[in-house]
Amino acid sequence: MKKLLAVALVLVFALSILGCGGGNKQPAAQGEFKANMKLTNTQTKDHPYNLGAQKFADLIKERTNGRIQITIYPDSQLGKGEREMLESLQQGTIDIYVGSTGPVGNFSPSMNILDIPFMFRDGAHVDKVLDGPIGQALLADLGKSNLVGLAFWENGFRNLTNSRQATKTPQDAKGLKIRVMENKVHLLAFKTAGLNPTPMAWGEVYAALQQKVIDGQENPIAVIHSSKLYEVQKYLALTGHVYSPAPIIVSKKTWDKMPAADQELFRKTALEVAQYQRKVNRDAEAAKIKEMEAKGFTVTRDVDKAAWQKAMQPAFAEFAKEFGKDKIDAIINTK
Ligand code: EAX
Repeated sequence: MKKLLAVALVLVFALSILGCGGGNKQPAAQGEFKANMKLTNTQTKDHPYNLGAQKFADLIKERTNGRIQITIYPDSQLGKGEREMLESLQQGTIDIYVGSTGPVGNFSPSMNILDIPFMFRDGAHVDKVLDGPIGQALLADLGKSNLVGLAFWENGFRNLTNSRQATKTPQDAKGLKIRVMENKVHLLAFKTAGLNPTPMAWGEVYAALQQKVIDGQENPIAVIHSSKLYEVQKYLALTGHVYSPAPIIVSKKTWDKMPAADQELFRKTALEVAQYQRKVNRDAEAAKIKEMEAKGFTVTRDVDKAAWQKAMQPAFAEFAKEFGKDKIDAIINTK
């Protein structure tokens, strides 16, 4: 009897150490919480994602007196594409993601509304929508998928590149086999415009272009530049056909371990860095276009955007059914 009691006591003591009591892991008290977190994305160290990520990591380290350290894994080191990285976030094997909304819709369908073509006029319009109630509601929705959206950083307005010919109009691009993100809105929009889109993880795109498995792809200037796509593509058309936000998202498994004050600090710092990161991205675009032109790109600046918009318009009926015309108009009409 005494022996049994002793064993039971040891067991209770061990369980309290391991914190397995009933699975309800209480977040550690603020002073005690220490963590080494992994932040990942698909882009190179010098891409605005990682300029923002480094600033975020430095500020969090400083503001927690080194209790929370964030290591950045750029260049698809922790997953060949963004969808895979988001799955790892849900499993808790990665703590923080910075990346486009492209594949996020596979986890949180409401987010796909932001990827509808030709909804945003310019950066100021983007900021109003994303930093306003519409954007905040979409970030909050991520909670249903074990993801915690902190803020919207920026990928940018997407542009079409290819190896065959200049694409001023959708007619010029008819039948082009292009890579798109794993996103059904993009797939439908380009199919409707007469192109031949195929979804692919970012980590596979450069090789597929080089081997001419695909003719082209579409991305913001910073991605095209940091991935040196002028080495495997000839034409860049400044279509600006879709604005691509880049939310910074934390794994719910990580989040639930953090004390409330650290959670608040993460939100505040992510919002602060958003302004810096968007500005860095926008200010560098014109120079990057010039640099890539000098390195061989034929750049089409006078793209017939109205023709592209018209060519994608038939897909809007489908988008209105999926997201509600009122919600789409609310974004388009935001002043
Ligand atoms: O987020 O996959 C894409 O085309 C994205 O724009 C890229 O990974 C950056």
